[in-house]
Amino acid sequence: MATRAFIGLGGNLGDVAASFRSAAASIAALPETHVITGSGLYASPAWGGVAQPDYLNAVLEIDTGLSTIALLEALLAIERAHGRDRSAAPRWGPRPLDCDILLYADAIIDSERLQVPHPRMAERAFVLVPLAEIAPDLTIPGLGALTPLLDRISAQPIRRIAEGIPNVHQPR
Ligand code: A4P
Ligand code: MG
Repeated sequence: MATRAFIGLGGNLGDVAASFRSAAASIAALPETHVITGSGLYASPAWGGVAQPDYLNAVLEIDTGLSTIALLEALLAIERAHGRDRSAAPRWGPRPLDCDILLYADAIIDSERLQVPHPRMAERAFVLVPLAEIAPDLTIPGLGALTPLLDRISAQPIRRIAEGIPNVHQPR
């Protein structure tokens, strides 16, 4: 059975918008997976205290028959295919493409390899703002409704700079 999931895309090296388009196409090509919609592209200063270029972020809504671990492994492979080299980069440092599982239906997962909902999503405008664009009525397991969470991060600077990732829709 298909599960509704939300994927956070981020990056600040190279042509990030092109990486997002290509990552969305790769996600759409995964087995038993359909991309339902994508948010616009948002620009924001880097979060996390490492001096680095501004980030672009977006969120994809998907339906998938993949398990959480199969989806995580597929996303890590897509990151690697877009030039991500974890061994060379500091945590929270610059990267061409980051693909995080934000939500997987109403699952709460806390294993060594995977935490869902993404543990820091409630503190991050670059996650909540694009998520709210495509799913304003969402309730986040363990955290509640999106709207009050958005109020808490409203001071963080973020700009919508482009329309949604084109060509993510696909026939079922
Ligand atoms: N992992 C656990 N849970 C998840 C999940 N829900 N989704 C594990 C994906 N991966 C998950 O990931 C390390 C490991 O986390 C994975 O192998 C997986 O087993 P990573 O992507 O190498 O780690 P990271 O990205 O360096 O660390 P972290 O904490 O995930 O970084 P973030 O939180 O993604 O931060 N500023 C702005 N404005 N926009 C950004 O997108 N991103 C970062 C990176 C820093 N500052 C930013 C942004
Ligand atoms: Mg990550």
